Amino acid sequence: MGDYNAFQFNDGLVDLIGTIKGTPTPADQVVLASTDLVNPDLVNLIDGISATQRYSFVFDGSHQVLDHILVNQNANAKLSRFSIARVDADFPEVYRSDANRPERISDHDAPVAYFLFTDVTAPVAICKPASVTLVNGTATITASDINNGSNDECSNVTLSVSQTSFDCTDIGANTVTLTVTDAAGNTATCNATVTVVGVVPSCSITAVPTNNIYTGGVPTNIYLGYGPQSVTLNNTPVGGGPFTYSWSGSNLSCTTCEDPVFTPTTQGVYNFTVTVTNSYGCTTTCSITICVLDIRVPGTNGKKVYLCHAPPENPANTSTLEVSVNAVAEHLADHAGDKLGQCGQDPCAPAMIVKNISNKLKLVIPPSLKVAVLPNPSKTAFTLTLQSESELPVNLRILDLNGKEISRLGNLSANSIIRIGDNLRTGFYLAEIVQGQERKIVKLVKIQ
Ligand SMILES: [Ca+2]
Ligand SMILES: [Ca+2]
Ligand SMILES: [Ca+2]
Repeated sequence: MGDYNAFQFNDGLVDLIGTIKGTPTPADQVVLASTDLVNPDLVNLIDGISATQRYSFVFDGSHQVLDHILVNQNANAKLSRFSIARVDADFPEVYRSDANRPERISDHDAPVAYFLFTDVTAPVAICKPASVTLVNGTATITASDINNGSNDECSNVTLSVSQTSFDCTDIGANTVTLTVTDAAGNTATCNATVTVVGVVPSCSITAVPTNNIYTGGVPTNIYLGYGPQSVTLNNTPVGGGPFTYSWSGSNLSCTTCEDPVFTPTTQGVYNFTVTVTNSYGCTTTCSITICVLDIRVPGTNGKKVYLCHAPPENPANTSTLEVSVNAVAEHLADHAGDKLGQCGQDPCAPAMIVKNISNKLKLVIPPSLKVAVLPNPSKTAFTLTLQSESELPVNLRILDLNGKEISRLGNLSANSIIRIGDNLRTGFYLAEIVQGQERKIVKLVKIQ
């Protein structure tokens, strides 16, 4: 670039611009010749504009170019505009000494070239890990939490992140992507591990009758008129305490306590569900069903209750008795087959087993304990086949028809085959099989 004081073509004496461009005029056409000194050749930007605009100097009324900008091919590729600034050559010489006129500060016009450089280089994305703790069940991050100095060589960068909000389902390590964008729209990404700190609680509920009077029923059964008349729903929460509780269901002593007491007044099937929330705001739910049977004999002012009596000598021949409350304990103790309530009247179907698969999904499994006995009657032993969807252990008792315990086996596998009764004498026996809240009675007949 500059005031070369030379034309863009050979003047016959010397081809100055041609030599600088790398295209010197052949030696037989010029007095002072040069070899080709420049490769690759340069471009004179004056050659790219219209002929009428190719002047930067006026000599005695003759327009000519003495000022040039020469560029290589790379710069020429970035050229956006070339022009001659018309501030001098066209104005009278008298302006040069006029302090009030900006024109004619020189007798040459200045060539001006504009080059446009575009950023095509991606920025550099640099991530760092982050850790957040759940509060009220949620936690958030911003892009800057996982940015570790991402940058671009040309411009500032903007940051975005693939996930900003986390909840109880995100506890543990999460891979999050940081996207870095420069001013020209070039992007780069990196991955960061965001550790979400929290615990999803679990819970379980057991029914604890408020006294130990024997009813022959399971803890989730209440017999209005005899035995415990209320039951504590003993909730056991685990994980991330302290906890808060929200119970649904009727006739509870409290709905925001851990272990409410249920006191029914009428017969029915009562479902209770507790939502347990821990200190991270994560929740779980547990449920229990309590079955209430009204066995009071009407008109006896609570003094008599129904009892289904199974005679020891013929347990299949049951009959409903109206028994004084005072005599119930003796009946139940002496006759293994006796049950509270009228014959054929059970508190309700055995309780459903609710398995907590996760805090969002519950699987309800119907009662499932199945017991098969072969052979029966038997001359030797009895083979009991136990099948259950539940994994709870099974307890087994063998009773004689007077309810006297002859033997017991505890903690049997839920799905197993058991041989019993080798040593039993000839006669009738009862096998009581209990798993969780399920109870089965099977009559065994030993023959000679
Ligand atoms: Ca050349
Ligand atoms: Ca860039
Ligand atoms: Ca408890």
